[in-house]
Amino acid sequence: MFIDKEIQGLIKAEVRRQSEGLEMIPSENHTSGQVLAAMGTRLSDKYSEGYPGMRYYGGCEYVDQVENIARDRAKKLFGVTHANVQPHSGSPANQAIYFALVDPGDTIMGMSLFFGGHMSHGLKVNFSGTYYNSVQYTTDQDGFMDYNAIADLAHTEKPKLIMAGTTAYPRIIDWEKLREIADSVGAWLAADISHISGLIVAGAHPSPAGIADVMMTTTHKTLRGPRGAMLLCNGNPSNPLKRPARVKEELPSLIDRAVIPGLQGGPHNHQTAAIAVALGEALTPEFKVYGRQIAKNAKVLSKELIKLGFSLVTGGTDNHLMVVDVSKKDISGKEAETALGLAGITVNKNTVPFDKRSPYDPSGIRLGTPALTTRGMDEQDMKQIAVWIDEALKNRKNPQYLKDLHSVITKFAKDFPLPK
Ligand code: DSN
Repeated sequence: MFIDKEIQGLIKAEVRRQSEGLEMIPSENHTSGQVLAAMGTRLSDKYSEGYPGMRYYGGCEYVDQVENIARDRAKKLFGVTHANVQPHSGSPANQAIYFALVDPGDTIMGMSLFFGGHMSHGLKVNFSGTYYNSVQYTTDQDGFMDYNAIADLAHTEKPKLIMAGTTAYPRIIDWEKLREIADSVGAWLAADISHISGLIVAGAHPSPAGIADVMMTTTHKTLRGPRGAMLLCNGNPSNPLKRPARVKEELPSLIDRAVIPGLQGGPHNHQTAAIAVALGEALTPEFKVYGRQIAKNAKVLSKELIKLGFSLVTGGTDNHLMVVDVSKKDISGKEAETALGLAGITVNKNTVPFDKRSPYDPSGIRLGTPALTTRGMDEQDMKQIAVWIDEALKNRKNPQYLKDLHSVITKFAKDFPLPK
């Protein structure tokens, strides 16, 4: 019998890497044992193309129940009347939004990746910037969303859809203002809340529910579920301008049809089960405490980094992440990512607004607190971590120093085990 020692060994090594270090990539988190357990089940073996009660395969009686539970929990958590829990991840989910609501060649508008948006919000080399006429908004010089400039661009370009949402933006998003802009040009408003959905659930960021026509969230970031995504919406918007004339269907049905048969085949039932478990966890009062603590930790970390002389895009954070312009200390983003990695602090290099450096070695790094908060770290711990970040970067050319620092961090991290 084949026993895959090679892959088992690598999985063990990765678990050890996570346990002995500090995961500070803001889109990452550590799921609970019961979420992980649901992922590794026989549900992975089952085909079930279609939706509960309307499948193209037999034997779906249990996966139907699983998917219904996931959908009901999602609706309750986000206050909407319709949830689709089948998108395999965030990019396919955004693709489904475009497929449902606009036609190839139509104008779509989103935030530039280089200012904190996402590839699937209209980057030229992504499907979203290839099959649609993509126009991109940026930020002001300080890195804040500039709603007047977004409105001006919308009035000039008349997009049919505005994709609002971010992956590296540290401030609160004003959904009402974006709604006004979308309404002023008769555009659909989609909200990609992937990064902040856990904060929304916890009341630490305003929700676009009932404001945006459709919301998309991945399930594995602040929401702390498995890899996956969900599309959330209500019935049709009241503004008839926003309904494609060629389609008589209601919004939920447009979205569902875009996922399957539009884009995907069989849902990943093990993933749906794990999403259901994570949503059950997110409905508990403990999760609200967790979500708020993420933001408190980020606030303290950002303040401490500023005290240590670091320059943060927008001067701080309101959410779970911060973008630090390390070029102001004559360090490149890549150099910072490597040095911190050697010390056991995992971050990612990131562009800063109006970056003059290449995206492969940009001026900044992106840091976040969701995974550290899951492990139980608090404001005091953030103060210590800020000092370690500073020390690692000051000693970035000294591998022995970084190795010794990693040992100190490993000892500290052992007090905060990964969730059971
Ligand atoms: N790749 C994700 C992130 O790191 O923010 C976005 O999908």
